[in-house]
Amino acid sequence: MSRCPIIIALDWDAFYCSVEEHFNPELKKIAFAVQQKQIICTCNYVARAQGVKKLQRLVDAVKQFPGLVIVNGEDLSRYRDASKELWYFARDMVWGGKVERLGFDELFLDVTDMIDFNMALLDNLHVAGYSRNLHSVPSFFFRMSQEDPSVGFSCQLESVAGNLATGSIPEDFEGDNLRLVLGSHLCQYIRSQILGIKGYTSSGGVSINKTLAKTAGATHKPNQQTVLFPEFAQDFLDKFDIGKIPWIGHKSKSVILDAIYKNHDPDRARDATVFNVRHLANKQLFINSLGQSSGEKLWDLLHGVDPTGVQPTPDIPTQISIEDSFRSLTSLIEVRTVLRRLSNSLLDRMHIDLMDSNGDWLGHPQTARLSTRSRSTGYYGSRSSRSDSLPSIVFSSSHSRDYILDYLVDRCWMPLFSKVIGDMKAFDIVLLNVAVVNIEKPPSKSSDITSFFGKKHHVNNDIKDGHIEEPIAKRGKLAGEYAGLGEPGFEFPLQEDEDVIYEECSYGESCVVCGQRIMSFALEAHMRFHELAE
Ligand code: DCP
Ligand code: MG
Ligand code: MG
Repeated sequence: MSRCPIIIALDWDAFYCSVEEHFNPELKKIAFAVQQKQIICTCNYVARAQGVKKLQRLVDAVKQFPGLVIVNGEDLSRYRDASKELWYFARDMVWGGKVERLGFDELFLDVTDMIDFNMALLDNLHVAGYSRNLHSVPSFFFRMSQEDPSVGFSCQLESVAGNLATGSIPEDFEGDNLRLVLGSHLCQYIRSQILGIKGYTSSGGVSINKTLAKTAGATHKPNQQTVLFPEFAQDFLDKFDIGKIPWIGHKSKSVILDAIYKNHDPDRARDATVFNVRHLANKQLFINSLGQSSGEKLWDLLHGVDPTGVQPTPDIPTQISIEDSFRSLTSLIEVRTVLRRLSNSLLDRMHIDLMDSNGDWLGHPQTARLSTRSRSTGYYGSRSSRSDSLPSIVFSSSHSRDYILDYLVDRCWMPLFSKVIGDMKAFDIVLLNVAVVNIEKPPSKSSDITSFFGKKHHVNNDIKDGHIEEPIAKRGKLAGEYAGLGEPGFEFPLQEDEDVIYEECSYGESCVVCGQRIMSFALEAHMRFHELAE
């Protein structure tokens, strides 16, 4: 009999606020919000109880809630560090480390192996004479270690831990349903360990795939969890707006609605519930409007089918990219200024993500990639990218930060920018993204770093003569110049294509006006703030 995966989705509650509270516990008692540029990117639950909303414009929030305390959250380094710490901590509890990170504050845990091992123990109990009627199994010891039978926790299996997404506990309390019940207790245990040892509350979802677990987990917050049994999945999903289903972006939603409603009564055009869309459309319509792969994928998602599985996140990212959005950049001087600022942030990120606490590099990116978006292609248009080898000076500890930045901008980014704009006489750029990709393990300590990079991109002699002996700050010690990065940490693995279509990146878009990274489904609402402001 094939068994379905058991997936837990975790999302830290009011994450940036929780990190701030961690460093300043006084904040726990008061209503406060974290500000990035002109937006409140999040607020704690004390503030939410008073009506403050995530992604509210700062000016509105301050006017409406004069007592609201505002904390500047433009330096992302503390959030990034806390996110990593929590990820490692959770991962240590999951067999095989099957944990995928989504952004800074979400994790997917594939606990199938742990559940199956414990199911086998339950079966043994059954064989030993216990009835499968779980009322007669007073307490079950869930083992967290295959080797050590004393490591684990006790739980009462006759009930689900946490909330039910919808419906009641299934009649058939065996097989996959029972495995989900075990999953709910495991989720409860993992969350309680994270809270007890690390001090962070989370909201959890337990189901048979990532989409269902994530969607369920978002229904009871904060510090709660929700279980969704497969037989109720369709009923549960049917009530949501399709834009609320993870991975269905703003643009996909509007393409689908356009396709559906062009032949229907416009009065119904507002009804974008999963139920309605499923009944008014069919798979072919999705494929015709979104293409074979996306069409099938999104149609399946609306039916609770998500075969993507948990992809364990590697310790070292596959790429690091930093970007910002603008109303308009039309001169090379402006472009250079922005590229220098982004490069500074990129170097900070490389030090945080790719350097260990001794200052040794854990990974060496080989390639620099510059991507831009022009006003002509619109807010959601495609990007143009160009790549070249990354100058090895970025790994230098003997040149000053200023020296490295100037080198990087003038020898790498600006030439790439010229290639991107080609023969264009004038340009109008709304987005710039600088990335380092092709991150490889560095050579062993004994080998010479310059020989490793020498064949790819020589450091010019004039640079070697760089005179300022100022070591680059070590990991975590850098002053973050993160203002305007507008990204909560997750980088969707963009293709190395020259033209990258970004809209289908399910994990967020940078707002072109304020630079905030907004999840695709929130972008429309977010843009309305700006429209109203203008
Ligand atoms: N974030 C951001 N910009 C956005 C969305 C989020 O900077 N457009 C940041 C701030 C959040 C963090 O990412 O703290 C996680 O996002 P969530 O949507 O999970 O929001 P919170 O964790 O703050 O709140 P919740 O308790 O609703 O999960
Ligand atoms: Mg959260
Ligand atoms: Mg989140």
